Amino acid sequence: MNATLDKGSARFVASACPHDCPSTCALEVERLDAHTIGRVRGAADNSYTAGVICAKVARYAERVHHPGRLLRPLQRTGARGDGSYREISWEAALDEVAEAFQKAEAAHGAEAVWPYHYAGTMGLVQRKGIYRLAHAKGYSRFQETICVTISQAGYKAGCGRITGTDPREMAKSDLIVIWGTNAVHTQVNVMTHVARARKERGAKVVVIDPYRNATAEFGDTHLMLRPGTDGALAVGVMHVLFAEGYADWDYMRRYTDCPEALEAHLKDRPPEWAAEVTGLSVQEIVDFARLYGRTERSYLRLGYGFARQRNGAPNMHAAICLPAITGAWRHEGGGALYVNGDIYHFDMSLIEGHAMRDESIRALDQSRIGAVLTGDAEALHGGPPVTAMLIQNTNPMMVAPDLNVVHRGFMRDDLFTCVHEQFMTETAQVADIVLPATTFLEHDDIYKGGGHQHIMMGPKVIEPPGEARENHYVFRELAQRLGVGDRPGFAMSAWEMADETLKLSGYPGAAELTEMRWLDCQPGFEEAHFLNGFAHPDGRFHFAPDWAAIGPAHAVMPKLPDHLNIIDVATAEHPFRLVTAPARNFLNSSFTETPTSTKKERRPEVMVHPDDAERLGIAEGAPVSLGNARGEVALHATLFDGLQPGVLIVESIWPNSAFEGGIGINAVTGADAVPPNGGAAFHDTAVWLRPRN
Ligand SMILES: Nc1nc2c(c(=O)[nH]1)N[C@H]1C(S)=C(S)[C@@H](COP(=O)(O)OP(=O)(O)OC[C@H]3O[C@@H](n4cnc5c(=O)[nH]c(N)nc54)[C@H](O)[C@@H]3O)O[C@H]1N2
Ligand SMILES: Nc1nc2c(c(=O)[nH]1)N[C@H]1C(S)=C(S)[C@@H](COP(=O)(O)OP(=O)(O)OC[C@H]3O[C@@H](n4cnc5c(=O)[nH]c(N)nc54)[C@H](O)[C@@H]3O)O[C@H]1N2
Ligand code: SF4
Ligand SMILES: [Mo]
Repeated sequence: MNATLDKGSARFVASACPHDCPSTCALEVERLDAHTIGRVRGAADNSYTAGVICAKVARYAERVHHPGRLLRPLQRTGARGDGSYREISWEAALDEVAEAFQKAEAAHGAEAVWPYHYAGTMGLVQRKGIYRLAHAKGYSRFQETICVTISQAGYKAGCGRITGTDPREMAKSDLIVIWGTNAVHTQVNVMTHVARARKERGAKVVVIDPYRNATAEFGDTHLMLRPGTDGALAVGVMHVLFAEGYADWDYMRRYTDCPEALEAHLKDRPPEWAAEVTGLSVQEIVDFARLYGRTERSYLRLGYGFARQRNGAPNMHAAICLPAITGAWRHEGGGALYVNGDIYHFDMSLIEGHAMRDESIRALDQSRIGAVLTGDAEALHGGPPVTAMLIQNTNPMMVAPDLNVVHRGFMRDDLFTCVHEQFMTETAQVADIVLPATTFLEHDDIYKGGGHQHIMMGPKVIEPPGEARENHYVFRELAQRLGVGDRPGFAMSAWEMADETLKLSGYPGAAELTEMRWLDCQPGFEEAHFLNGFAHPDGRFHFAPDWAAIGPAHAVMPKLPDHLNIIDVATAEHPFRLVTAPARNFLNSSFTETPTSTKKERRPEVMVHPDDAERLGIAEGAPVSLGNARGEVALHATLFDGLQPGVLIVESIWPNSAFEGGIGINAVTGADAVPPNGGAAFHDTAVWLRPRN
């Protein structure tokens, strides 16, 4: 069923954007006929979406009706990667996959099979159901680390829970700090609410980012710090807050763990020290601290981006200490938001098959896929090699760190891979079996907002093209063939799964939610502002986190907020610090297939400060390469003074094939697990840069 919204003569159907984006927009999709969509727009009456969506989804017809959509199952016929495939039936393809999985299991045990997936769709049924298949069979488990692990660790260390101030409250803020998220590119709806605050209250907007990105262009003040130094900035600001009387001792005594120890710790970390580390001026730090200190309604909008550093967790923790010092949490429009993950109470046991989960089975680290596939004993937890994979909703041949190693792994002769995809991605191009997948418009699912507070149904709007089938179908069919089809969930439809899960979770069922279009799950003011206490057993915000409770690699973590110098520092050999920030017209690896997006992004380019360019003899548009011990990438330079000398920015993620050397930007990023509990430091890479002839 659909909720149809009659707008003039066109028939618009309510849906939700499935992409890996905190905005999770409430959509209205124009259905031209049973197979075709027209316009896509944001729901004007959703209080967060407020009628705004990004340009790439507004032109979704270009993606869903793309001539490159996969329409039939394919079987590899030539050498791996040479592009020769033949069409086969779904029956035959699924038989091949099941047989390969059984063979892998017979040779090395069930852990030799590694289902690999991520958030290409954020729908709970289609995204997470792969766990059910994995648990039913006892396959290697999957540790999701590529995106939110580092930032969550830092936020949770302080607040104990991943929730924050209602983003719509920004309209009541007098100061909004956009910290390490390029929201204009990555979650455009943040800007709707920021713009409202500016227009209605004259709110000041401060952007903290290593480069003058589109969000910084919008802000009043840009703190253009060195990558990986946010902890130092926050600590310098805290020093001023305490020294100049902006610290709210009543609030801290009631709501925090050790304000006296923090004050003592900050004594020898003045703004001069922070300036040295961050490359900002003392005046910039002091001015920001005073502005923050004197503004009651100050809102920190914290991104993921600044935590994609080896010290990202303590940096996030240091940032989230600020409102706990001034007590900004007490005020409407005050406090902070990173994401709202913990406001929901979804019962995922049916979808993910929790009853079948065996914690003794190894969980392989998503970000360490290169090490896993090349037989690194530690990455394999000392267990058997991975010899078979089912890959859905992700494109690791492009997006995984330490990409040369990943490529080597995928090219192994003894590795069987099945890739279920909407397009012939670079990962699909090395698969043994390729299965055609539906888009969100062609299947049913439930969605929940990260940067806001709504849950939504995204019911099927049109028929799938060709023989494209949903993820849920693949789990069901493989479960049948692998002898576990009788386990809970495998006989249900995606709609039934969604309905049952919603009801188990205490939410309205699928039909009701479709009719409602969305459910606003915003907690009350007191709870959202932690006025009932923070989510640790002692009810307090922790300036001194219990890092051991968060992850095993806690020994290096600072006791109190600090600059933890474990980043990939610039050296004589690798004098530049590279950030691989997201491009506006791509969404991770998605939309790199749509001509409008690639045309707008032009080509892979590295932003270089004019002083560095002059020293190295690099002219505007010149071919250059950058590299380190992990790899070398060929691209073109563009001169830009909106970053500190010694910093490079490559907006990402382009396909490998867009680079002249045939390997993309992740050839230089590292896959070492970030403390305390893993994650990939995509924006923390020291490289050399030189002209190419
Ligand atoms: N257009 C577009 N939208 C996207 C995506 C995309 O690729 N393109 N990706 C989606 C996904 S999966 C996610 S997780 C979100 C991520 O959304 P964001 O929270 O915005 O995180 P990032 O995209 O990693 O990086 C954003 C910013 O972090 C900055 N940054 C890097 N290092 C530092 C640092 O040390 N300190 C500070 N202060 N800033 C730093 C970068 O310069 C960049 O401007 O966006 C989603 N939306
Ligand atoms: N250099 C650099 N690398 C990065 C990052 C960075 O900032 N810089 N960001 C990292 C981050 S935060 C993330 S989250 C990752 C994300 O990287 P990816 O996981 O590759 O990201 P997506 O583009 O969201 O989704 C991948 C694929 O899912 C497919 N897909 C979508 N819906 C469905 C479906 O219903 N079924 C099936 N079977 N397939 C579907 C799409 O066609 C797409 O090819 O990249 C990481 N890599
Ligand atoms: S802003 Fe994000 S959630 Fe909204 S339509 Fe674009 S990709 Fe989807
Ligand atoms: Mo992400």
